[in-house]
Amino acid sequence: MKDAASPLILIGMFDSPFVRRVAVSMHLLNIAFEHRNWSVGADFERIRQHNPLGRVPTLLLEDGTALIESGAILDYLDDRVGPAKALLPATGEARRTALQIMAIAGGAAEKAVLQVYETVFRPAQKRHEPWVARCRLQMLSALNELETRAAAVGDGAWLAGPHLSQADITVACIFSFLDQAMGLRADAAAPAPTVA
Ligand SMILES: N[C@@H](CCC(=O)N[C@@H](CS)C(=O)NCC(=O)O)C(=O)O
Repeated sequence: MKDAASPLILIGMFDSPFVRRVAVSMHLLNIAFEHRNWSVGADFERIRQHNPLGRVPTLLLEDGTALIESGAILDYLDDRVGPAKALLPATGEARRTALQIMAIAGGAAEKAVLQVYETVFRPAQKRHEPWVARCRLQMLSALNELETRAAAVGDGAWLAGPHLSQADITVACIFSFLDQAMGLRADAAAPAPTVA
C-alpha cells in the first residue's frame, strides 16, 4: 500500500505502444506520474505483484489501487479530468469513429507484438511461420484501413471529430512502435503477404 500523498506510478517501458499512449495522454492532460521502466521479460515477477497478468501498462493510483489494460486506464484518466478535457469524444459519430480507429490500431499493435514475441520468447525450432505470416497480414490489413481513413479526412485533419482525440494519440503511438519494432516504414513498398 502506497502512502496517500504518493504520485501516480506508470509501470512499463515506453517502447510498448500501449504504455506509450497512456504516458502521452497523461502528459497532454497534465497528470504527473512517476515512471517504472520495467520490462515484461526481466521484471515479470515485479509486475505481477501489481497486475495478476504480469502485463503493462499498469497504473498505480495514489491509494495503491492498480489499474490494468490501457483502454481502461485511458477511460479512468478521461473521467479524472472531466468531459471538457477528456481525450475521447463524449458522444455521437466522433466517439464511435474514435473507438473504431482505436480498435483497428490496437489490433494492429497486438498482432505486431505477437510477431515480436515469436522471436523473443520462442526458440527458433518452435516458431511457426504460417502463424507469423497470418499476424503480419492482419497487421498490414489494419494499417491499410487506417491509411484509408486518414486519406478520407484529409491532410492536417484530426482522425475523429474537429479536435485532437485519443484516436490520433493511439494511431501515432502505434505507428511509431510499428516503425521502430517492425521496420514498417522501411518495407512499406513491399507487397502484403498472403496466408495459404
Ligand atoms: N490489451 C492490452 C495489451 C497490453 C500488452 O500487450 N502489453 C504487452 C507489452 S506491449 C505486455 O504486457 N506483454 C507481456 C505479456 O502479455 O505477457 C492493453 O491495451 O493494455
